[in-house]
Amino acid sequence: MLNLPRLERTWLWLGGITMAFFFIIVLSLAVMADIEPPSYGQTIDPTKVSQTPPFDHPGLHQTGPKAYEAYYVGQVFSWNPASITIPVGSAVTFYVTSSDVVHGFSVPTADVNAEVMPGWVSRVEHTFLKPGDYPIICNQYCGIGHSAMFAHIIVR
Ligand SMILES: [Cu+2]
Repeated sequence: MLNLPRLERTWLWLGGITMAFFFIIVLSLAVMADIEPPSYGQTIDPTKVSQTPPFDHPGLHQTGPKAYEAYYVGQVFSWNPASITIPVGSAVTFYVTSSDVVHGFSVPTADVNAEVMPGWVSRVEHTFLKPGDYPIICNQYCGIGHSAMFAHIIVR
């Protein structure tokens, strides 16, 4: 052992034990809780997104009175569809995937935020109670055009 003062050795041991403790917690949770990328478990071939229904026709689908499903594809550097329009009070379930790299599907003025991993379908729900223009941004740096990756949800 290095010739260190006793107090310093104690601190080194405490730090090492703490790191080992947290590593074991993270590792055992990943194995026991079967932790996967944020998704509800649906996978998709990221190289065939444009041929895989329903992502071959991204967009808005009405499922009931003021109930919608919205299918989005993220790719550098845009969201498809670029704009959807829904009535006030609509409950929207967003299904989002990526055909290239990791993106972040985020509507900062609503409670919508999902990491979008290629190969996985992320799902997030929100009910839009106030009219307005809700911008969708990408909050996961994905390249040079990342800051221009916008879409809009128009609530009337
Ligand atoms: Cu981005």
